[in-house]
Formats: sequence, C-alpha cells, structure tokens
Amino acid sequence: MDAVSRQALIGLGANLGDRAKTLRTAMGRLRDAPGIVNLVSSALYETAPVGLTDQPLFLNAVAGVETTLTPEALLSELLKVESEFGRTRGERWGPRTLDLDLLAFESEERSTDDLQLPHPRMFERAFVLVPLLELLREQPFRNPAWSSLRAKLAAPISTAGVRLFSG
Ligand code: GSY
Repeated sequence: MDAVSRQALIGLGANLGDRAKTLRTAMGRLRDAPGIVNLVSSALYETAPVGLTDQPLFLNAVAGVETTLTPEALLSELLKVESEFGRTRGERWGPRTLDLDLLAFESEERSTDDLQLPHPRMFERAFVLVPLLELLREQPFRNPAWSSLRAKLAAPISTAGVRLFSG
C-alpha cells in the first residue's frame, strides 16, 4: 500500500549571495528529495530584516509540500539542504545564505528543542504571512487540517517591509 502523503508548509529565507538563485535551487532540491511528492511555492518577496536590523535585505517565500515523511524526517531534509548552501545553525539572528523553517505540518504539534510546530513566531512575521497568504489563496490547500490556520489568518495583517521581488 502506498504511504499516505500529508501537507506541510516551509518558510524559506536568504540574505547573502545570489538570494533568488539560492531559494529557487533549494526549492528544486526539496522537490527532488526522497519522500517529497509535490512542492508549490509563493512568489519571492524582498523583506526588511527583522530582529537584527543592520543586515542585508532578505528574500523570503513560503512553499507547500506533500510528503510521506514524518515532521522529524522532513526537518532533517531541510537541514541537509541548508547545509548544502553552507549554512550552520550558529547564527540565531545574523545574515544567512539559506534558512528553511518548518512552519506547520497539518495539525501536528511539537515542542522540542529541535522542532516546534506550528512555528511559534509565524503569525508575528510579515515576511512569513504575506507569502503564506498568497500560497493559501492561489494553491489548492484544501486539507481540513488547515482550517484553523486559515481562521488565524483571517484578520488583516501588516505588510510593512515586504514587497514582491521582481528580479
Ligand atoms: O527566521 C528567519 C530568518 N530571519 C529573517 C527572514 O527570513 N526575513 C526577514 N525579513 N528577517 C529575518 N530575520 C531573521 S532572524
């Protein structure tokens, strides 16, 4: 019997090097990763840095995947792709070649040092919310597990510091 695939949301960010190429290549790597059967993505957005503000502008996007992996195995794929781009997890707030965050995995909840689901700060960050809203509007994410997410996103959000990237 085929393994059941489930849907997850991934936040992508980069603010060093050729940011657009990095994000597009990373999406390609994820699309080809074992256990990921489909990937759809928002557009890329150029965003003002949050946290440590004295650093280059970010490019951000949100991808939705269908996967037969567990949340932990999917996280491990994300870390593998990050490390291909030279990312180490030392810098908490600083510039980075590639950041891949597992934002939500259907209605799964986790609260460990390595994995928190849903991502605790995703609803506070315009650089996540703007591409996420675009993705949920444009793509057929009809899974009932996302209805509480949609409800949380129903309120108006601030789009300050976020603009569509046209490069
Ligand atoms: O949490 C992701 C890394 N990050 C970002 C980001 O991806 N985009 C923006 N605009 N600011 C950020 N600050 C941090 S840390």
